[in-house]
Amino acid sequence: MFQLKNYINGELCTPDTGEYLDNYEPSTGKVYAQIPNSGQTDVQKAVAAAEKAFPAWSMMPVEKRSAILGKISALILENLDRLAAAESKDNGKPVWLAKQVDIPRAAKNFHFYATAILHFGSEANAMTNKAINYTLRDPLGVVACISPWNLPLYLFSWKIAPALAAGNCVVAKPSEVTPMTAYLLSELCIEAGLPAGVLNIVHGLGTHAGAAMTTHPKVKAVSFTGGTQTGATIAKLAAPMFKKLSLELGGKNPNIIFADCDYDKMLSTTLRSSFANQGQICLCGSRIFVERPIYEKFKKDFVQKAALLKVGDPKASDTKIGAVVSKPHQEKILSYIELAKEEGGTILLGGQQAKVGGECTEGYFVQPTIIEGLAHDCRTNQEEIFGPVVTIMPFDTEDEVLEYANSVRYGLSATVWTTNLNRATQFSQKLESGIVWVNCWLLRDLRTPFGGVKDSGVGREGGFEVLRFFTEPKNICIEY
Ligand code: TXE
Repeated sequence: MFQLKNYINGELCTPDTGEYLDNYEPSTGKVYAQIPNSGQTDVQKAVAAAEKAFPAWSMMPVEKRSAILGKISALILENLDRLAAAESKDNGKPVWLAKQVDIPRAAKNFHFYATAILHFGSEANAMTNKAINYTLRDPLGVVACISPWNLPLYLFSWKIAPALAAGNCVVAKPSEVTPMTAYLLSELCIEAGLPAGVLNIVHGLGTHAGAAMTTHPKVKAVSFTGGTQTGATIAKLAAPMFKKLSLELGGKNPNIIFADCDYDKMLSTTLRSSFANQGQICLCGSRIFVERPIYEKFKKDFVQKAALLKVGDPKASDTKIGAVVSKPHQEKILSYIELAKEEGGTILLGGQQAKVGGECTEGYFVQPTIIEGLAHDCRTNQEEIFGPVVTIMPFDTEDEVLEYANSVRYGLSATVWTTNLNRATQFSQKLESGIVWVNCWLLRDLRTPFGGVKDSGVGREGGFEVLRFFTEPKNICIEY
């Protein structure tokens, strides 16, 4: 059985614990690799290596740092097919999706921050005829990056690339559920000539390796994406140690459809925003509110189109919905469908485990599921399901749907469909959400701030925001 290795101090190595965890292929339900179940000493070694590497990395001319990150980006693209196949096998998503979205975006993350750092400046504030203030932005030192399983290499690199670009050394942990592409990245980093210790990837459980990273006294900042509960645990441990925290957590995003929308564009996009990546994107719009005059038409068309989405082997090019990430996650999704029924919901489509034959017989598949007839404040509409499950609800007025949209504890993203410009601007302002998409979904410009409000997190990633997060401002005031 193939065993993954940790990447510490520039070398691939076995865990000190000598322990391994099984790594499952979600589409077959079979164990296909083992990953290090790293512990405290592995993390200590990684942090020590990062500390040792920090002076040289942070003092390296920024053009040189940029060139190394650019090389990693190029190597990711050179290995597109191999990485996409690995991502699909590890996560259950269709290969074509990993090839079109996940892996190119991982390359883009490195490319974007390799170039962004060349343009990253800091402020100067003159006090007329008295003094000049200038603000330095120094890297923090050793930082931890912890990422989830839904977009494995995409989100892992989204944190690591800016942290490294800003001159920090990184100790990182991918999700233990989807570790493979992070492992392959460590090979590419060696090939790219990344100096030893600058990036260290330690595999293992959140409660062991993850907790050891977030509580290590030398780790100055933690950038985390994952569940809200985990975010709260990390905040509780890290805050008293005065670490900087960036938490990108769950969502329960509203998709608000007004009758005056561009209907065809709305329908095809809503299909994606509901079911892309098996609904396992923190930005998916899982609560769909439709203005009453078009509710019945939308319901008919949406169900009809969703019924055509083929659930199948992630390797097949016509598969639209692959496997969900794990058996426990499949069970969680199915339990929420049962809850929806108990709460009085009507299943318009799906509602069950999907049966896919051949070598996928034991895989973790869920049918795309559409539910109606639920109140906006029931548990199904309040809690994050994170699967191919959406609810649809009619509304009559803007005020009413605004209240529904804002009624959840989350506030990551929202989608609004309307051709009325005044409504689009005013309504978007009132939504309690870090990101609002009007007449589109998941249209990403990497320069923009990314993150949520309320229980969806703290801080912003993206653009220069994240370079500010990964640096410490120091103001110097000179009187003359
Ligand atoms: O995430 P966890 P899980 C949501 C989604 C999902 C739920 C739980 O609703 O059903 O979260 O998913 C590491 N200290 N999202 O359990 O546990 C862990 O090893 C340090 C939303 O898979 O939060 C992994 O690397 N680290 C989401 C990472 O945290 C810890 C994406 C995320 O795992 C840790 C994924 C600890 N104590 C799930 N405990 C999004 N917003 O994109 C765990 N980890």
